[in-house]
Amino acid sequence: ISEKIRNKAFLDKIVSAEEAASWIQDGMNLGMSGFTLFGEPKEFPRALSERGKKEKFKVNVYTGASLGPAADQAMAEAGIVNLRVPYQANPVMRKKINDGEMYYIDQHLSHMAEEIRKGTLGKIDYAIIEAAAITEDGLIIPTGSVGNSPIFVEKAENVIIEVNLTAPKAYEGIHDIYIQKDQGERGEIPIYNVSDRIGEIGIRVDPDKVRGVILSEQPDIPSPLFEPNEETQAIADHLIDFLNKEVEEGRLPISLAPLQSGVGSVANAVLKNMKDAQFRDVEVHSEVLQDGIFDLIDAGIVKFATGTALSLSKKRVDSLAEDLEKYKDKIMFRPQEISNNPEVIRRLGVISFNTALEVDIYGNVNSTHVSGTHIMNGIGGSGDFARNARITIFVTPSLAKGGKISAIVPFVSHIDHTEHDVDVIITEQGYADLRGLPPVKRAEKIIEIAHPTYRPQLRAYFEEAKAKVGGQTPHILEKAFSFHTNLKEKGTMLFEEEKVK
Ligand code: 0RQ
Repeated sequence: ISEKIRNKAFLDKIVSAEEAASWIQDGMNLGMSGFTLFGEPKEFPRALSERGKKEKFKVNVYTGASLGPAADQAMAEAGIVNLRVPYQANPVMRKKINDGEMYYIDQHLSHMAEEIRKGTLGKIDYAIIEAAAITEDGLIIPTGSVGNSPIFVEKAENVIIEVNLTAPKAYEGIHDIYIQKDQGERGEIPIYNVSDRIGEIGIRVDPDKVRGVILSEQPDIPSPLFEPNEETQAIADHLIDFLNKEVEEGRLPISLAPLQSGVGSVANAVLKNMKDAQFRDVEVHSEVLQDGIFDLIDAGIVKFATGTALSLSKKRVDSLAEDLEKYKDKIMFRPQEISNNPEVIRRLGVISFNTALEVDIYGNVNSTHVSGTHIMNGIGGSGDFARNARITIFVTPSLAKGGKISAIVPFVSHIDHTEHDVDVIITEQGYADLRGLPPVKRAEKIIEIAHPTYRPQLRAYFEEAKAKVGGQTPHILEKAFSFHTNLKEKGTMLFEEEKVK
């Protein structure tokens, strides 16, 4: 313990998770570490959820991004969450939100720290932060994510530190903690190259604010490993083809431009594919670093990678300690306000690719709401990157739910990324490069990458809209959601043939 907590003032504050949980009162705002299941406190939310089964209270839970089963799920099951911000991805919590049993604000991840700074989400009563260590001079060394922890610690009235005794020692030194000043006193964020280090290795905390230190031995939580299938492989192939063309035509060098990749099955397939591609000395400026990035470092393709969090499968979680040791000069984690900052993304000229639920014929993208009403996960960092990237790519299989849903529709039922933000859309059918094209020409390209079963009805809609309504972006408003209403009424977006004609 004395190796992990190297400052005596903190050693004297060790309490049980139950005791720390007992300090929380109804209506409080909690700022928790944690992002894509990495770096979240584990003992504290467990103890708080246990307490919630016996006592009636509700709290507002603010984080970096999604927490795992022991946190988001346990708290949702215990019914102790009033409001959750800015991202979640847990099926139990998702259901509670969609059933109206708790509130959720789906917020751009780079905006959260500024909202805390401005006070629009209220004051932070407690920050609860997982730590790999507390240094001699009282710095909190985060674990596998930074997220919003620095701003939570800065603004919180009280801080609880959950020191994870199993956290690898090599976490110390891979974080770059930089906190922006208030608006008006703020200069540029001095990141000019992906690997520039601009901050400290840990989070500075006023020891007087630290009310308790909890000890934990809970390992990091693995994410599912997505093995490529035929569909994700085809999407990955098209993405590589697109990037190859950019290199051939002289718009990108062989080292490309700093890459941001989304999370999930397609992103993983793309990363796998890059191993055999021609690119070299690639840098990654992303939000989440998943397994594939480490494989690309091993293959000598990626030379440096930054993000705000890890998201690893079981295999990589098991070898985390050696991996961190091995890659410590090649990876760095920053607060999400910095990793996802529009200024930095624009300056570095990031190529971003993220996943859509549905896209429309003009290039608007819905990443969050099923049929326009029910939240899936949230916008996460996709908007931070999409609006500001040098090339903004969205990927999606052309069909969902066994073909009952077309991912390409006349008009998306919810817009996360507008047509103005989207450069390239990729399905397993091919890629649509929308750059330099007006809406009506974009529609031609996008319909081509829809699944063949849905192309006729998309084309019929587009032709009718052009002929009967026209305009810059032709739509027949009363039919714009006809795919969605057909799905609701008949269980499929596919019309009968007469209707298409
Ligand atoms: O549901 O598993 O029940 O069948 O949505 O879809 O195809 O497995 O794809 O896991 O990559 O998730 C957009 C949700 C995609 C995710 C989304 C159903 C489909 C399936 C999942 P089932 P897939 P993925 C951070 C970047 C927003 C945040 C973001 C996401 C389930 O990528 O949350 O981009 N993104 N963060 O069947 C109804 C449709 C559907 C549909 C798919 N049109 N209607 N259901 N599904 N399309 C990284 C950064 O670094 C910024």
